[in-house]
Amino acid sequence: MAQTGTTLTQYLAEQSRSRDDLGSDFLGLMGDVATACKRLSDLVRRGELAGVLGAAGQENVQGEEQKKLDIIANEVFIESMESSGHLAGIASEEMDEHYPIPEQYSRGRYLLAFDPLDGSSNIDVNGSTGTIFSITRHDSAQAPKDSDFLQRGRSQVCAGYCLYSSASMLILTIGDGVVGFTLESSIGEFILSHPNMTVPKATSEYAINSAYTRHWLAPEKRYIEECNQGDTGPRGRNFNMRWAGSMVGDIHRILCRGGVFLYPMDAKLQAAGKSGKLRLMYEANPMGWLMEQAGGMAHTGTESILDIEPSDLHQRVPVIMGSSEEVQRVIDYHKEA
Ligand code: AHM
Ligand code: MG
Repeated sequence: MAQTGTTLTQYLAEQSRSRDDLGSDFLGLMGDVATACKRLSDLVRRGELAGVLGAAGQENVQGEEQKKLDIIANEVFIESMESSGHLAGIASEEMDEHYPIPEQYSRGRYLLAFDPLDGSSNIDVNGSTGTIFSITRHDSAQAPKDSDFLQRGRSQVCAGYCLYSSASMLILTIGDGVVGFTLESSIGEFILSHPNMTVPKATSEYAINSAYTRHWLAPEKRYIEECNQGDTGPRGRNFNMRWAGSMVGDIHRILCRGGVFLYPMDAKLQAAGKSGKLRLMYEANPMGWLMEQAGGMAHTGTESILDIEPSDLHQRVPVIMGSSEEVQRVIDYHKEA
């Protein structure tokens, strides 16, 4: 196991020595990801003083109101990554189609899909936010098409997020467990602080937006009702609830101490013709791989998230992930329903 105190650069260089599939271009790419996260962390930390709070006065392709920082975060990432020659294309929650690497720069063999600022409703109240990213390969010298991004979650090369909270942390997996780095701002380096993040099988903590109780479908309704009955109900123990309003914040807590996160399909989403709320390519897939690598599970209720064959860059999916005993229980309730 890597030693706490090593830098992100040292950790990745060490991994790359024993992995033929992770060469210098991958190390360069991850250096760019880290730079973008540090730039964003600085902006988030300065908040109103950096003039980044508030609404942008426009909507993204998915009809969601954009915050100023959604747009800035998207630009910061593109600026930090487009010219280094590691990427062939970038897909983002904030862009309808993917962004091709401009002609004047050389084109690399990786694709980046990302949510520039997840939980952006938290920005103006100084709550936790984050950037979620998913890296896949592009084994062609040709410019990628949108369809080249549509790879199953199991094809990811690297997945992770940067959490902007009381400390900024970069959490990632390259398929060898989950590691966490804390930004040491005095030297501008991500330092390994959480060398082996694991999710316990059992938990007594769930995360769901309970304002949607009336819209829930039978399996989730049954699951949450049983949790809420506590030690007088069928579960025989008391449960606790947390909801950060930012998937990054909720998933980070689960990677630290266990829990189950649910943003399931519900009647309101169905009526709106939506297949879920959270997006597969840059939310559910990267978080799902982190969960599995940490020993947890990631599911829709009917299929494993990482096995979904994607059909659209902005595809939405139901999400149930975290401690395996609880995720399995919700899956069982789906089977019984
Ligand atoms: P965003 O990427 O536009 O910020 O939306 C995703 C967020 C998640 O971070 C969070 O879990 C969820 O939306 C909260 O949704 P709701 O406001 O319906 O509870
Ligand atoms: Mg998001």
